[in-house]
Amino acid sequence: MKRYLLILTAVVLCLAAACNKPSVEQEEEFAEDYILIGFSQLGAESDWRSANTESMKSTFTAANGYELIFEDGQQKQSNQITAIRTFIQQEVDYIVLAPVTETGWDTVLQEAKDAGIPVIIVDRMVDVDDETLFTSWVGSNFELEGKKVTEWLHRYTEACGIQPEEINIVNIQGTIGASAQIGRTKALADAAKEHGWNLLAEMTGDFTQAKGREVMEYLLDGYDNINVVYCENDHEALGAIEAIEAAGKTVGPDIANGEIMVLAFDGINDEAVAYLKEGKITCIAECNPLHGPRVKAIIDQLEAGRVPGKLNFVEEGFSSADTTVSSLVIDGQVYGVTLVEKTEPVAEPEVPESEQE
Ligand code: GYE
Repeated sequence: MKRYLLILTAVVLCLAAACNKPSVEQEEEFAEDYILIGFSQLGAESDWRSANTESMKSTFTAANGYELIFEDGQQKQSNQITAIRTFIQQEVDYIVLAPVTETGWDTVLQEAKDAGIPVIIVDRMVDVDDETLFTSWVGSNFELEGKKVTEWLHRYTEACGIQPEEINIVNIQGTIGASAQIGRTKALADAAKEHGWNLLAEMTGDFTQAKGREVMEYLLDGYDNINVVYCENDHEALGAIEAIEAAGKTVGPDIANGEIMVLAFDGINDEAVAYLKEGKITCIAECNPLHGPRVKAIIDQLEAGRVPGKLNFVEEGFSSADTTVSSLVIDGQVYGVTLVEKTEPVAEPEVPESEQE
């Protein structure tokens, strides 16, 4: 009897499921309402990148009418190229690419174009011979970010009476060949030349804390006169600070009295923002990662049959806890300096004598 009841229940459940199941036509109709997006993200090297990924994922949700295929390239262009080829096979409606470096995309983007799939580039740029290989780009003006930092340094040192030849800078660069590295590095090299600063060395820290620390340790060994460290993202700044403090030196803006000034980009990592308030990082040029809604706006325009702008730059701020410089003038345009409220460093808790080793 028990067995009989079980079989009966199973039959009833199956019938009920069959009744609820949409027909093939219904399923197709349902799927047609969705916009299918293939997103090739370059990796997960920083908090900036995680925030960027999260912004894309929370924008292109099923509830918003999208299906998102997400592929992490793990810092390798070859992985990203494979992802794009897979998206083409999957006949996605749009390909979104956050490229690891600028060059090397011509062939695969031509394949996407031949398949009639629009490509939207986000964050870093692509350097292609034929600009029609992508539909639109949205991201930051990386060189302008760099110019804000160097203009701040110029005005600050002038205000403090520090001579250009006394300024000894090292640059911990981002991933070589990435637009963020190219623009930020160029801004520093140009400013050093223009003002007569000593640019002692440039080495990549790959946008990571571990590499930032390693590179800074190496640079401190090689140069005993470094007084400014230009770090091309938050994480490198944290790594550089670890190395400077481990070498028994002090970070801060008072370079006339032996401090080493740390300059950074992004302003996303919590610890970096706390260090900005404490003055351990002297200033940060904001780099905004929240591109999901911006990419969506481009897709909305395309869906409506309109032509989106080709290059879409995001406006960004600049912050410091130091009050010396209140605004920056770059190429005739004025940019404000956001003064962050200064906080005292959190004191290390004292270990009671009984617990000391
Ligand atoms: O500054 C860095 C990230 O391309 C703007 O990449 C981005 C950079 C960002 O890893 O933290």
